[in-house]
Amino acid sequence: PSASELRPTHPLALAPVAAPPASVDGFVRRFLQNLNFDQGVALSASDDNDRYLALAGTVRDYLMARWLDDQAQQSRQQSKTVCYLSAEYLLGRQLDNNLLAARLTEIATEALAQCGIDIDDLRALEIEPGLGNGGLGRLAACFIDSLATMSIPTIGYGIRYEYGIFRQAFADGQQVEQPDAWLRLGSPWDFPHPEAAQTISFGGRTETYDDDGVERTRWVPEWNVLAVPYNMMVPGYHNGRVNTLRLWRAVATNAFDLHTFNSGDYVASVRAQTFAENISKVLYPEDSTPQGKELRLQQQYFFVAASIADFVEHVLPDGFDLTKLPERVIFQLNDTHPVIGVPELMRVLVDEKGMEWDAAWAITQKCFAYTCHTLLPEALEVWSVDLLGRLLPRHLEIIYRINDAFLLEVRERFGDDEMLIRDMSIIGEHPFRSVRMAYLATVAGSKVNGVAELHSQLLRDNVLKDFARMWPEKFTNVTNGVTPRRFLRLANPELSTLITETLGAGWTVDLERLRGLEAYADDPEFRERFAAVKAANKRRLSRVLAARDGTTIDDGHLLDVMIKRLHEYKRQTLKVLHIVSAYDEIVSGRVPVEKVQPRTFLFGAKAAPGYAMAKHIIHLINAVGEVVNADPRVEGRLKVLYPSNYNVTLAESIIPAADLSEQISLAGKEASGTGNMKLALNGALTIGTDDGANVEIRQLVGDDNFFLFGMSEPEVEALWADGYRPADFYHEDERLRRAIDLIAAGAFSGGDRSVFEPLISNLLYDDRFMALADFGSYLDAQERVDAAYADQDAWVRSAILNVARSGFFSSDRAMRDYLDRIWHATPVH
Ligand code: OAK
Repeated sequence: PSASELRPTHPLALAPVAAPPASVDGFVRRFLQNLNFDQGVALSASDDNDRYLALAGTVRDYLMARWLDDQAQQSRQQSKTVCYLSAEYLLGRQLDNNLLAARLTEIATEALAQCGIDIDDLRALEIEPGLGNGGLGRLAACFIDSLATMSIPTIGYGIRYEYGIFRQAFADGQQVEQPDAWLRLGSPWDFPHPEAAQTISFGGRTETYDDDGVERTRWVPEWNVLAVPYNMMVPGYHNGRVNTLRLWRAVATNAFDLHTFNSGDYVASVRAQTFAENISKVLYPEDSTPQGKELRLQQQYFFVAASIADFVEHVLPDGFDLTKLPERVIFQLNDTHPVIGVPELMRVLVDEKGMEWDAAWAITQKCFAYTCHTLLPEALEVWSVDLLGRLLPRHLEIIYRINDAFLLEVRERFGDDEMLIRDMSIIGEHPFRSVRMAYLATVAGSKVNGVAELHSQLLRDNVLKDFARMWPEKFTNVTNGVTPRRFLRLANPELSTLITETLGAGWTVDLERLRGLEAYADDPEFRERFAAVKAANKRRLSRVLAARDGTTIDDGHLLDVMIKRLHEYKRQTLKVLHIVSAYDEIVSGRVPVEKVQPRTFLFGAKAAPGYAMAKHIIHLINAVGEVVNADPRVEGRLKVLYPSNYNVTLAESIIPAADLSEQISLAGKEASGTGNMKLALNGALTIGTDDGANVEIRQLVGDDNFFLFGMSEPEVEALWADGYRPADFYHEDERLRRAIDLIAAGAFSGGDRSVFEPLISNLLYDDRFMALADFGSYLDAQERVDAAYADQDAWVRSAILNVARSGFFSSDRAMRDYLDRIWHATPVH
C-alpha cells in the first residue's frame, strides 16, 4: 500500500494521548525516563540542570494530553477565539506555576525527594523568560493565565526574543546592561513547529494588474523571512484546560540568500542570514518611549503578519467563509505595537482573498479592539511615512485609503473644519510626515479601552477626545487586574494557607471571596497569625537578599518598597528626596534618632539604556544608599536597599514582605499600575497619589487604610496652566531646600558637586513631573505612615482590610469585563 493508504490499527495508536499516573510512583518513573532518554544521563551522573530539564519535561508530559486535545478542539469548535496580540509577555518562571496548575506540587516534591533531590535546588535554576519590559508585558502574562483558568479559547501571539530584557548590574552605583541569554541552558517549556512556519515579506513595491476586467493591486516584496512558531503551554488553574502561547522566531529563508550564495560569496550569504534572524534577536528595552527604529517595525509586522496568517490558515478549518471571521476571532491589540495588523488583515482580505474593500473593512473593524496603556505623549507610537512606505509599501497605501474614508466621515459629521481634520488625521504632518498608530487603532477597532477608570476618562477627555466625540460608544474602561495564582498563591504560600484555613479553598478562582476576611480584621488571634506571616515573609526576603547581595532586612523595620520601571513620571526622585530628608533630620539633630520609626527602603527598577535622566536617578539612589547605610548615626534606623536586576522572580519575594507600597506618580500620568494591586493584595498599605488604579484601590480599601497625598489631576493641570516654577517650592519649603542642598553639595558624591548637577538643575528649573510641588504633602503623608505603624494592632487591621478588599483586582474579573464589554466570547469546557 502507498503511505497515504495506511491507517492506524494498533490499539495504542487509536487511543487518546494519556497523562502519566498522578502519583509519586508515576512521577518518579516519568522523571527518570526523561532524565535517561531525553537528557541522556543516568541519575547518578546527572547535574542539576539535567534534573531541572527532566523535571520540566515531566510536568509537560502531565499537561500534554489536555493541550493536544484543546488544540484539536480549537479548529473543530465554532466558538470565538481570543487572539491576544502582544509584542511582550513578561512570564516569570514556569515550573512552579505549571506544577500548581496541574496539582502536582506535592507529588513532584515527594517524587524528587525519593530520587534524592531537593526540588528547591532545581527551582532556583530556572531563568525566567523576560520577554517584556514592565507593566504591559506582565499584564499580558496575567491575562493569558486568567483566560486559561476561565476556559476561554485563547491564543497569545508574540515574539520569541532570543534575548529578553537585559540583566541589570551596578558598577559604582551606575546601571550596566548585560545580555539576557535566557535560552542558554535549554528551553524545556516551548515546542518549535518549523512545519507551521509562515513566510513574511518586506520591502519592494506595489503594482496594479487586470483581474478579469477588475483592476487590482498586489505587493511585489523584495525580501522575506520565515516565522517559526514556538508553542508554550498556558495551563488553567485546576481546570484541565491548556491554552497556547505562540511566539514567533525569525529564521532566514533559502530564497533569501540564494542569489548571493550562487555568486560564490558564501560569507555574504551567511551575513544575509544573520540579518534576517536579527528580527527576533532582542527585545527593545524601552518602556513607553519608542525610538522609531526600523528593526522594531520589522518585529511588529513580523509577528502580527505571522499570527494573522496562522489563524486564518491553520486555526480556522479549511474552506472557512471569511465573511464570518468576526464570529470566530477577536484580535486584541495590546497597545499600538501590533496595530500594523489592521492594514495586514485588509491586505489579506482584499489582495489575497479578492474581497471588496468595503466588505473587508466591515470585517476588519469587527475583528480588532485596542487597549491603550499610556497617557504620555512621547509613548504614542508614530512611524515615519518614509520608513513605513519603504518597508511595507502596500500597507502604507491601505492606511492612506483607510484615512481618506475616515476623513470623509469626519467631514460629514463635523463639517469642513480643517483644524479638526488635521488633528484627527491618521497621518500627522509634524515634525515629519508620519502614521499615528493610536489613531489607526482607534479608527479600526470595534472598541477602545483604557486600563483604569481615571485613565479611560482622560483618554476620552484629552488624548482621543475628538474620536470619543465621534464614537462615544466605542470607548470603554477595563481596569487592570493581576493573577492571584502567581501573586498570592505561589508568591505568598503562608498567607494563602491562612486564607484557605479561614475561608476555604475557592478564593484562588473567585477572589471576591477575600471579603470574608473583613470579619477577622478585629479578631486578635487572626491578626496575630497574619502578622506572623508578614514577619516570616520579611525573613524569607532577607535570606534571598543575603544570598544574592549580602544585604539583610532588620527585624522590626517597616519595609517600604518602590518596585517598578525607572521613569521620571513615576517619581523615584520624590522617594529619594524623602529618604535624604529623613536622614538629614537625624544627622542634623533636628529629630532625635530614637523617635524615628526604623525603616528599610527597598527599590527595584531598570532604566531604559538610553534614558540618561533615569540613569542619573539610579546612580543617586545607590549613592544615597551607600552613605546612609554606612553612617553609624542612623544605624538600625534607616537603610536603603537596591537589589539589581529587578524581575518577576524577585518581585515574588518582595511583594509578600512589603509593609508600604509606594505609588507616587504625578496624577494623570500612570495609566493604571499593577504593582499597586499586587502589593495591596499581599497586605501592604499604599502611600499614593490619586492616579491610575490607585483611585480605585483607595475607594475599595477605604481612606483609613490608604495614605493619600499630592495634587489631583485637575490641580496638576491648573498649576501647569498657571506656569509651574519648581524653584518656588524649593525656596518655600525648608525641608525640601535642605534635602536638595545636601545632594547638590556633594554629600552623596564624595564632595563632588558635578555628579548630580544635571539632576538637581532638572528638578529646580524643569521638573516636568512636579516632584517639588508634591514634596510637602508627601512628607506629611509619610509622617502619618510612621504614626500609623507605631500602632501595630491598627496597622495589621488595615493590612488585613487591604487584602480583604482587593478581590476586585483579580485578572479573572478583568477578563470577565473584556468578555462582556469587548470580546463577547464564551468559555468552552
Ligand atoms: C509600554 C509601552 C508603550 C505604552 C505603554 C507601555 C506600558 O507598559 N504601560 C503600562 O501598562 C500597564 C498595564 O496596563 C499599566 O499598569 C501602567 O500604568 C502603564 O505604564
